[in-house]
Amino acid sequence: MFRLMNEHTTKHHSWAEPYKIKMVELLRMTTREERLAAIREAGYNTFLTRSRDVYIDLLTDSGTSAMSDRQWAGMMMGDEAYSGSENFYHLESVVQEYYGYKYLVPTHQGRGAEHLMSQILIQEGDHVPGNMYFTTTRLHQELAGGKFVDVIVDEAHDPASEFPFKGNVDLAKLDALVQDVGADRVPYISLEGNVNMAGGQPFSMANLRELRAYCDKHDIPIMLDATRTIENAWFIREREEGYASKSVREILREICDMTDGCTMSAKKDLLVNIGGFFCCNDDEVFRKAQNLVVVYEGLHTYGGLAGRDMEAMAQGILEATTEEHMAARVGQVRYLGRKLEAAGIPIVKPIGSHAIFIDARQFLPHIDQDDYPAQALAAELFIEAGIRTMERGNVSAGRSPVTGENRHPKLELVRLTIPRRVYTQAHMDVVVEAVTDVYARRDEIRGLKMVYEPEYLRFFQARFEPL
Ligand code: PLI
Repeated sequence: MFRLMNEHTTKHHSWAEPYKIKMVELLRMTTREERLAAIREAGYNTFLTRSRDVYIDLLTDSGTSAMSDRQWAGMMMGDEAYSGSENFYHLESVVQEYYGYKYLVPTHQGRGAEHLMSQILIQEGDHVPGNMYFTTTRLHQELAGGKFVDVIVDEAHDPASEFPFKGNVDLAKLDALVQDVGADRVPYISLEGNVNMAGGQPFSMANLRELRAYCDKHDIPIMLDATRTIENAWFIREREEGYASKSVREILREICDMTDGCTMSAKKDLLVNIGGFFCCNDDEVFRKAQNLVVVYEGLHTYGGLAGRDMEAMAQGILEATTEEHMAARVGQVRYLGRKLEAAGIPIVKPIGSHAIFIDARQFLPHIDQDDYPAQALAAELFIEAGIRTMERGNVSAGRSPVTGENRHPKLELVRLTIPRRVYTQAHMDVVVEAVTDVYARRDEIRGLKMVYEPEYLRFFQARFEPL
C-alpha cells in the first residue's frame, strides 16, 4: 500500500525515483534534415514546433507531468455535475489543509487565477512590486491598470552568483517604492515561490518573515504565486538554518500562513496536466472572486475544470508534498546540471528545482542581445538532437509599454525544463551530449531576426529568420 513518507527522509539514498513505470509513451526519432525543415517551418520558435518532431521535450514543466495510478483512479471518480461536484469539496478540504487558506476558487490554470486576482485588487495607476516578473502575471497586472516593479535582490540578476536565496525580496527596494508612490497605491506584493525567471530560485523563511513585518506595518497584503512553492519549501529545508528536521508539508504551511492568499498553476508542483486556483482569507475578496469566476472561467465549484481534474489535483497535492518525491525531483535536475557544469557549459547557479538555465550570453558572446542569442540557441538544440527548450531572455521580456523598446533583461537564458516523473537518467545523458556538441561548434551559430511579432506574450508566437 502506498504510504506518504513525510516522517521518513531518503537522505542516505541517491535520488532514485520513488515509483516504477507502468505505461510508456512511444517517441518518434527524426533525422537532422527533418528537424531542420521542422524548425524552419516553425519560424525558429520552439513553441511553434510540433510535438511529434520532438525527442526530449524540455519546453516546460507545465502540465507535462506523468500522473500516478492513484491520480488516474481519481479521474474515474469524477463527479461531472455542473454544480456542487464532490471533487470540488474534496479539493477544497485538501487545499485548506495543505495550503491553509480559508477560501478556494478553482480556475482552468494559473493565468485564470491571475486574471481574477488582478481585476479584483488592482486599480488604474497602482504599482505592484514582485520578486521578478513572470510573463502572464505581469501582463494581467498591466491589463488591470497596474505597473509591475521588480524588487528582487540584485543577486537574482547575476547568473554566476551562488547566493542560496536569490528569490528574496530586497526590502530596501520595496521601501523605496512605498516611499515614492505611497502604500495606498501598492495593492499587494506579488511573491513567487522558486522564482521561475531567475532560474528556479527560492526565497528564505527569514526573508518572508521580514517582509511580513514590513507589510503589516504598511498594511500591504502578500499574495503568493504558489505555483512552485513546494519546491521552494524543499530548498528552505535543505539550506536554511533550523529547517532540516521539518517536513516539506510543515514548511509549506508556514509559508502560506504568512501570506494573505495565492494564485496557483497546478500544472507544475501539483502533478496534473491542467488546473489552477485562487485562494484568499479575506471574505470580501473571496466574494468578488467567486462572482468574477463565473464570468470568465465557469461556476465557482469548477472554474473551468472537469470534476476529474479537481480529483487528480487533490491527489497530486498529497504526492507532491512527500520528501521522497521532492528528493527525486530536485535530484534529477541536479544530476543534469552537474553534468553540464562538468562539461564547461555556462549555467545559472545555484541549480534550481525545475530546470537548468543555460546562460546564452556566455554561450554565444558573439551574438548581440537584439539578435536573440537565447532564441538562436534553443533552435540549435532542437536541430542537434530534437531537444525542445525555451527562450527566457529578450524575446520573453517583451517591450516596455512606455518606450516600445526591447526590455533587454540582464538574464538571457535558455531553459531546459524537466517535466516531473517523465524522463530517465539516460535521457538526461543524451541532453548533456547534445548541449556539449552544440557548444563545441558555438562559433558557427548566428543570431536571428524577428519577422513576426504578436501583441501579447510574443515569445509564444513570434517568428524568426536566421541572420
Ligand atoms: O500556465 P499557467 O496559466 O497555468 O500559469 C501561469 C504561471 C504563473 N506563474 C508562474 C511562476 C508560472 O511559471 C506560470 C506558468 N509557467 C509556464 C507555462 C512555464 O512554462 O514556466
